[in-house]
Amino acid sequence: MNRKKLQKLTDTLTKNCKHLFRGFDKDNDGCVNVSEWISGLSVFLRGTLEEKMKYCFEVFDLNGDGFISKEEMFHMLKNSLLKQPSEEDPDEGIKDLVEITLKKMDHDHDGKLSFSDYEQAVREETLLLEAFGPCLPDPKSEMEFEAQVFKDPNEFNDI
Ligand SMILES: [Ca+2]
Ligand SMILES: [Ca+2]
Repeated sequence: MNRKKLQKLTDTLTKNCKHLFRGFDKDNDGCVNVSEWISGLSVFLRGTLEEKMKYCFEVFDLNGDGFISKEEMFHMLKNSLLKQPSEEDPDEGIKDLVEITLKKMDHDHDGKLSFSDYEQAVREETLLLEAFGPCLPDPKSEMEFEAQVFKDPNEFNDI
């Protein structure tokens, strides 16, 4: 398996999922090494809800301080919502959305989401797993990906 092919496989997953790379890059050095890639994949394809929650939370916590702040929510929602040019001030709509989401998920009312806030909310409503934008592949691209990866597992030996 050469780098080009690896890139192609990763593209299959990332086309619906722009936060993916950040979730894979555990040591934040800007590139994904093989062990990060494999462990990221196993969460994607075989992960439990718990593992997926941890993964998504890390993706959403943009600055890595252990909380999802209003600013981070705003930033992510702004990036993941489709632009609606007809709206006069789309930022206002996003701000409202942030407030509503925070109200729903912020169990200890400190104005930001800790992992335990997030976990409680997701256990009540699984859809909130990706509340701030898609960070897991949809089932279709997941299947395409598996089909390619597991076609010939020996190809992974020479990454
Ligand atoms: Ca944060
Ligand atoms: Ca909180």
